[in-house]
Amino acid sequence: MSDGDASWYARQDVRFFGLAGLLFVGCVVPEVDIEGRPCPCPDGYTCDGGTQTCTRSDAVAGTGGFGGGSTATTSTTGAGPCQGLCGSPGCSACPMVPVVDAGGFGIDALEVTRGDYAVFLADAVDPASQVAWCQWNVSFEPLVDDAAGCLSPFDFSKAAFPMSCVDWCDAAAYCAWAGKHLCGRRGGGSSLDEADVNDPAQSEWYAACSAGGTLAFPYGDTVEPSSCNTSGNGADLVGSGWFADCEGGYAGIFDMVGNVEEWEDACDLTGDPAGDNCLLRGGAFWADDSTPDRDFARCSSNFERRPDRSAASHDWGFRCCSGP
Ligand SMILES: [Ca+2]
Ligand SMILES: [Ca+2]
Repeated sequence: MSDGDASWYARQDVRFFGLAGLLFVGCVVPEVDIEGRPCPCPDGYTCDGGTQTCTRSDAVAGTGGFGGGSTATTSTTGAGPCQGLCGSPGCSACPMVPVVDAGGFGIDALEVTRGDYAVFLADAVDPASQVAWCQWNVSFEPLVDDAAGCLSPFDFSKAAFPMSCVDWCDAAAYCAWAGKHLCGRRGGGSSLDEADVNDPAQSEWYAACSAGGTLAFPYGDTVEPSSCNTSGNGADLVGSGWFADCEGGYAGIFDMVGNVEEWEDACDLTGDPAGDNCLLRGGAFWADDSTPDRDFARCSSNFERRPDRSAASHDWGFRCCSGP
C-alpha cells in the first residue's frame, strides 16, 4: 500500500466512525409487531419451541428494530452444533447492524460485511437446511474465480468491506441465519418477476431505495455523481457505508447504489435452480448513473443485470430485509 493509499484509508476510517454514530441516531424503531409469526425470529423475539412462533423477548425488546441487533456483538462464540439461527444455542451472537424501517418492513442499513459473513461461516450451518431451490449449493465459502475477480484466499481482513464472491444461495442462507431474508417480495411469497421489480408495493429493495417510489436515486431525484461509490469516485470496493452522502431512500440506509451490486430475491424460475437468472440491483463501483445504456446506479432496474443463481463476482454483494 502506498502512502497515498494509507492516508485515503485513514480518511475513510474517520468517515466510518462518524457515520456509525449517525446510524444509531437514525435507526428507526419499528412499529410492526411480528409476534406470532413463524420462526426463525429476528432479534428482540424468541422462538417458542412448542408453537414454533415468535414471541417478544422483554430482555431486548425495543432495542434492535427488525433484527437490528443493537445489543449483540460480532464474535465467533458458537459452541456448536449451530442449528441455523444466530443467537440460538450453539450459534454465534447475531451481527450488529442497524436496521431501518423502510415503510413497514426492515432493511439493513449496510451491505453485509465480510466480518459479519465470517461469523456466519464459522457457525458451519448445514447446507441441507437451505430452501429447496438451493440444494445444489453445497458450500457457503466465497467462490474462487480469477476471471470474476474472486481470488484465493478471499480477503476477510477487510472486515468492513462488503461481502462479495458469493452466489445467490449463499446470500439467502446468510440472511436466514441472521433471522431475516434476502430482500425480495414485500410480505414474502414467491420471487419477484420483471413487472414487479420497480413497483414499491412489491419490491422491498426498490421501495427502500426509492423511498416508496418517490425518488429515482436513493439520495434524491437527480443524479449526483459524487454521492456514491460509482464510476469516477473510486477504482474498487470500499467499506460498507463509507460514502456518507450515499444515503437513502430512507435516512440511515447507505450504498443502495454503487459499491457492490446487490442480489435480490427476484429470479426467473426455469426448472434448473442453479441456472435461474436472479436480479442484481443498484450498480457497483464501476456503474455510471447518468449514461442511459449503463444506467444501473439507480433505484429502478432495466432487468439487464441477471446472472445465474450459482454465479458470483468480486462486485456482487447483498443485504437483508426483515419483518413482514
Ligand atoms: Ca455457494
Ligand atoms: Ca450497493
